Amino acid sequence: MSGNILLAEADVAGLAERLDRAQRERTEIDRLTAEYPDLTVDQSYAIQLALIQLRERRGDPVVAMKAGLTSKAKQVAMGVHEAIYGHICESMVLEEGEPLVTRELIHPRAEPEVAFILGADLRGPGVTVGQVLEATQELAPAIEVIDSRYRNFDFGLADVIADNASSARVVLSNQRVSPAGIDLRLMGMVFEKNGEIMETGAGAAVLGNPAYAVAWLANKLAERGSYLRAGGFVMPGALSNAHAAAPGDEIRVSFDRMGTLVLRCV
Ligand code: OOG
Ligand code: MG
Repeated sequence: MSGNILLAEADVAGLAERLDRAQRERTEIDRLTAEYPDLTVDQSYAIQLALIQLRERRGDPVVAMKAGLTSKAKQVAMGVHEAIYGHICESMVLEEGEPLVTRELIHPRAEPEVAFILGADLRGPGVTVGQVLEATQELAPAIEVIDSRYRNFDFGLADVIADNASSARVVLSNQRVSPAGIDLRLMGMVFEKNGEIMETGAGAAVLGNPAYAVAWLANKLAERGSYLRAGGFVMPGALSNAHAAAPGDEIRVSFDRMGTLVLRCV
């Protein structure tokens, strides 16, 4: 099969259901490209959209968008060297202070991010860093919990896109700051687990500037007529590698000028 032959609609729906079931039943599956080696990026986004529509039909609306694999650290760790995006549904969002229930997930990992809370829509194409900063009402320290539905997080580009970019949980700090006067490239970050420093970093780790990752996402969504909505938030991608989250763990992310967010795992 040539890579640009469209996957039958039945296949798209079937693969979305396979990924959805893996998530609901917390069972790892083999990467889709083991079976469909020619799966393209476009086909994978079609599977991701079908997967999100399944969740929406169950009453779980999309509340935010994320970019992923936007830092060198993550690209090297996962062996995928391109940025991707995914959807965050309502059921994935934890309140600050709410514990992460690890048994709801397969093999969760936590990673440090800075969330952008939008006060205005961002509609590509042509969205710039300046426009992102203008549309951003507030920034917040955030932790994303990823949970690939694939065995051992073993995936290629097409696989991870179909799996909604490994999205599982996200938590934002209630401490918010305006981006005015902050050089996001230089914003220092410390990521700790159980009191041990796991990672350090700066905003520039994310595509040179996390605001650039938000612009990239807005422009990417424009290709399918979609956009980033006012009132929602955006996760621009982890500054560093992710770390396993197990019961009893305390994950802590601190950002210069923004404060600290703690996630307890049970
Ligand atoms: C894919 C999701 C990547 C990020 O922030 O880079 C991501 C994965 O690592 O499983 O969310
Ligand atoms: Mg992430």
